[in-house]
Amino acid sequence: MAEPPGSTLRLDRLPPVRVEGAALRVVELPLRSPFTTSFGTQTVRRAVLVECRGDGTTGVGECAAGIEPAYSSETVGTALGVLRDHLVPGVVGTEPATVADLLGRVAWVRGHHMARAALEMALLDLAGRAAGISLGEVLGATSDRVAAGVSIGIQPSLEATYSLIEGYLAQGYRRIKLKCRPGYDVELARGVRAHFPTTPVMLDANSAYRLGDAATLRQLDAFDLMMLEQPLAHDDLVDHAALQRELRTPICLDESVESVADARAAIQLRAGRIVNIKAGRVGGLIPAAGVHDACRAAGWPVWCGGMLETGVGRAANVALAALPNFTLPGDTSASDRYFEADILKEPFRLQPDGTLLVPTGPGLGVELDPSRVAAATQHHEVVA
Ligand code: OSB
Ligand code: MG
Repeated sequence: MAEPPGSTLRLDRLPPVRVEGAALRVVELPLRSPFTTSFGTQTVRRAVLVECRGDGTTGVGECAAGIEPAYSSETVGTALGVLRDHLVPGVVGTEPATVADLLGRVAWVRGHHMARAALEMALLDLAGRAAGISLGEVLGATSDRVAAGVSIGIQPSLEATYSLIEGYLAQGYRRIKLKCRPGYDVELARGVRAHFPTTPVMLDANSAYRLGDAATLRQLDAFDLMMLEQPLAHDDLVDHAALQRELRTPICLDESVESVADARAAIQLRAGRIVNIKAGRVGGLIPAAGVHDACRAAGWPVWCGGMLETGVGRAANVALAALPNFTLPGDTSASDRYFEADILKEPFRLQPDGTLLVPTGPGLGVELDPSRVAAATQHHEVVA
């Protein structure tokens, strides 16, 4: 039998860096339209940005955490506190060190994956900029563009959903994800299939069901959905495995996979067939690559999820999505799907072939627009 494919990471290409100082910023951008899921409605994207200064440049990382502890236990507030009190002080110093060494100094911090991932992103950006190497090269990207899907929130009516889908398909998006919840599921799938017989469509329940709902969920098998994302509890694998045995539709895990260990357990239990990888949820781009590798070895396809990121987090997502086992279109949509104006000089644009281009410049490969950042800033503090 062939060797399972190993890690794509090339961290050895990054030079040691000195983190001379760091700051934390909270930015807020209004969403172009409210985003409703089974756990609530978001009207803004508020995000912590970590800024690490050194070697004549600055690295920036975006924290995936939202305002409320609904999708995950982390929030903008918890991330700010843990970064300020525990994570950032661990990496600031006078001696140059590799990114792996710097992260090793804060490996004792348990949990707080989104906070840790934001710091990791800033360090990878800093070291990539210092070395003139793109994040994609460091992660082991094998594509120069990634297929873009779009995630559509729960709408006031099915008609509103159909017209949004039409608009996104006309723009070129390659896959439609629809948020669902009990009572807004089977009729949604039936109606969308009737209007769009061959469009790649999937549903995302954000943990709104219980195993006792299996009979309802089994009705979804009639509509040729690409997958059903996270139907059951955020911390469950065993019931997902039982549900997958009842469903023909593949289950995709999101909330339930918070680490490489979780991914391995999910694979062993057959708790689904696909994983949505979000670097924030699993503690960083490096563990995200590890989840990718575990799924690749098991024959599970993966795709890159999103947390309504600004262009900073989007750049990291797009680089990650360029790894070889990201074979399904991700929630990597263009900046204008979310915001009137992103905080970048150049927003991410949907290409005519329904992809986003993987940045090739050093580090994240994107430049912040200082005036847009200033206008979006609610809070800024120097930590070291
Ligand atoms: O479950 O994938 C999810 C946004 C916030 C929290 C959870 C989720 C989402 C999305 C949006 O689906 C994906 C995107 O960034 O476009
Ligand atoms: Mg999801």
